[in-house]
Amino acid sequence: MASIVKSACPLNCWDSCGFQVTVENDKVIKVEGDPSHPITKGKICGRGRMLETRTNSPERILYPLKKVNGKFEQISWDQALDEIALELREIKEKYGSTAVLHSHDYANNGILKNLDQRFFNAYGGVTELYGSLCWGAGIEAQKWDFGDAYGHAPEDVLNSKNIVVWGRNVARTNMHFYEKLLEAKKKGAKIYVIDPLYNATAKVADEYISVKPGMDGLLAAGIIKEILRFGLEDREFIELHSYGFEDLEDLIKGITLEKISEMTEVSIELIQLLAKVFADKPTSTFMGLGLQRYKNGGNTIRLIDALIAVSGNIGITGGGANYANLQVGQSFDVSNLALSSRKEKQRQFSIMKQAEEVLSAIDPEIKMIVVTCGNPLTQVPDSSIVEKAFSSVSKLVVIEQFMTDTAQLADYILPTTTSFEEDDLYYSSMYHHYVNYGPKLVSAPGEAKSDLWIWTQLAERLGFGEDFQFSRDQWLEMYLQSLSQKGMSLDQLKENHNLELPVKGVPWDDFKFKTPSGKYEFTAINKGIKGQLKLAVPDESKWNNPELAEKFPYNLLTIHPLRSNHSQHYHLFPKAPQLRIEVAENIADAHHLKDGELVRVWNNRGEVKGYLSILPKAHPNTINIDEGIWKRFGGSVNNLTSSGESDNGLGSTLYDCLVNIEKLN
Ligand SMILES: Nc1nc2c(c(=O)[nH]1)N[C@H]1C(S)=C(S)[C@@H](COP(=O)(O)OP(=O)(O)OC[C@H]3O[C@@H](n4cnc5c(=O)[nH]c(N)nc54)[C@H](O)[C@@H]3O)O[C@H]1N2
Ligand SMILES: Nc1nc2c(c(=O)[nH]1)N[C@H]1C(S)=C(S)[C@@H](COP(=O)(O)OP(=O)(O)OC[C@H]3O[C@@H](n4cnc5c(=O)[nH]c(N)nc54)[C@H](O)[C@@H]3O)O[C@H]1N2
Ligand code: SF4
Ligand SMILES: [Mo]
Repeated sequence: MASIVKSACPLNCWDSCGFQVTVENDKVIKVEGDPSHPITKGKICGRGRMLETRTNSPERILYPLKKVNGKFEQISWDQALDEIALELREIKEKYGSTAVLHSHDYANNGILKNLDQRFFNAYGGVTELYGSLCWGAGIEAQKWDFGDAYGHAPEDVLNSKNIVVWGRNVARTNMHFYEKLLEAKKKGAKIYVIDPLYNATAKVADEYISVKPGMDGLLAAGIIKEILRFGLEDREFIELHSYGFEDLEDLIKGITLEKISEMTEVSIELIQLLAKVFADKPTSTFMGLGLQRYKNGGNTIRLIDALIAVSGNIGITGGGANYANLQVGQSFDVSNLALSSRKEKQRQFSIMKQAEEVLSAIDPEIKMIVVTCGNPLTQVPDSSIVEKAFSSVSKLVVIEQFMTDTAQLADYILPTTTSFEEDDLYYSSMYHHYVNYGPKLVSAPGEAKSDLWIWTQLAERLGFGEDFQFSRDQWLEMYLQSLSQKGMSLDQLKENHNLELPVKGVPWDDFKFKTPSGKYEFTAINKGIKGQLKLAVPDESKWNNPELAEKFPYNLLTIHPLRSNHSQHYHLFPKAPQLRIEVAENIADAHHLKDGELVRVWNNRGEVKGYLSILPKAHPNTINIDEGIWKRFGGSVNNLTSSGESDNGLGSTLYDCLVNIEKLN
């Protein structure tokens, strides 16, 4: 008999949806939305629905595999765990524990996935990654400005007069916010979309502002310039609650509006219009992550924050500098369980530059890489170097569900469960503030085991098994400890399937910021010269590197795909995916290219081939290739991207990328 059970989406996404899953004979039959979820209200996207295919796929890795003479052979769990544990023990003795690198991302939002850190710390401390390919530059930027990165509750957008969607592909990546946008529009709010691509969200906007990629900081500076010239700034906020406004004024005086218009490729009329929009409060701003994946990404977010501050849209209902919502994750006791005190040694590599770091590491060299919740061969920039680095180490252990580009290089692959095969709690610190419960619904196929089971087994073999002697419920309760003091319990969560976390719906409404000065900081007081706002441009731009721009005249964006979460779904499509190379009309004209033609896109780092598609209304000289396609299907676009770090060192420069294009015969 089929039963319908409530569950939750584990995917790394803004929305963190509630599910209703049909289960029959220990098998997931269908994944739908849970109509009773307070935010996601029964609607989910195709990626969520496809978790049924991901769970039941015949391509799942079902047994531990070991590479022998270049071929994978099935081995027992005991053999795999014994051999990996022995290797870990020997590496620690001979070279020290930091000869092991833990390479990971956040492919699964489950809270118990964080126990990998506990394992590696109890082992003695490995080389870890810092920074984020995803949102690092912007998070750090908001920490400098506000002291933290907090967003408004989803409902609050209904109080906005104007809504500015700045570089967020809402209709594609954040579907429940898209619904809210439509609701707000119906109530009379005006929507402005600032993006180099005329995406599905731009289509519902009252005004679409097409901008040169990477130039948004300058655009914000131009809008501030006009706000100040019209005298529309919020003097009370500036005088009572901010620090460093004079520095911002000086900066803005150093450039003319005409120059800003020339560099951003946005007309003076539109800049003036936006000045009036921001002053016509309350105006809420929703920044995406695309616009900060540039060398100048931190400064870009800081200048947009500055614009929102100058116009008095901070701490007010219907306003806000919405980027992420770290309040959500801060509700849980994640760091308490990491056993950081057990680290005897530590070393950190930048997530962007992990491959270069592996290749150049000394004292100790990297002897083993363990990959969890990530597919670096496809997702980390500058793929050819990533491939070299991950092939260079003597042992590569990949914990995976599928034979990804990364798994193919492994010495050991350990098969892991999908979310429907284990109990966990799911939340996202990106948008709403509800935590969801996802119970174990079906048995794991073959010999697939949860990541946590793998850590527990390895911990026993390495002599610290007692650190892992807890049931899943006990772990979950430990993560919920602070919340239980506020009257929330695991039982309640299990019964209700989601709970609202006690976070602020309108952050900073008391104007007490978490910065060193306690004020909003236009100039970050403790950051020296780096703390000053600048009129910065991307690394790969004609303003910064004219010779490069001459050779490679087009901006390459590699945005998130519609139907796949990064590299997780493409390989399960009924029809094999193809690389689609989307170009602005002027590029197609200049190279006499037509839809469907085979083209090559290249730069000094690499090349990809794919089929042309002309993008109406895209900003001139812009190309987009959706990210996430595996090498065997013609990917990865990260052959082209750079492993540079953002200005504040914590973000990627994935979209700061110049390329050229040609037709192939
Ligand atoms: N369908 C789908 N949804 C997803 C994901 C997925 O893989 N697939 N991934 C999830 C994850 S992990 C994340 S991080 C989020 C990301 O969510 P988003 O931030 O929405 O997605 P991105 O694809 O990073 O980029 C979004 C937009 O930024 C624009 N952009 C790029 N450069 C610039 C610029 O210089 N200026 C401006 N103004 N705009 C620019 C792009 O044209 C695009 O419209 O999405 C989540 N949701
Ligand atoms: N060019 C370009 N590159 C990008 C981006 C871009 O916009 N452009 N976006 C960046 C962003 S925002 C992000 S967040 C990253 C995402 O990068 P990743 O997180 O590496 O990408 P995914 O494809 O989501 O997931 C990686 C693997 O995790 C596995 N996995 C899923 N669940 C589990 C689990 O429970 N346990 C284990 N052990 N494995 C699991 C999946 O099978 C999948 O193969 O990519 C970044 N890379
Ligand atoms: S991927 Fe995002 S939008 Fe789709 S079901 Fe999961 S949480 Fe919801
Ligand atoms: Mo991301």
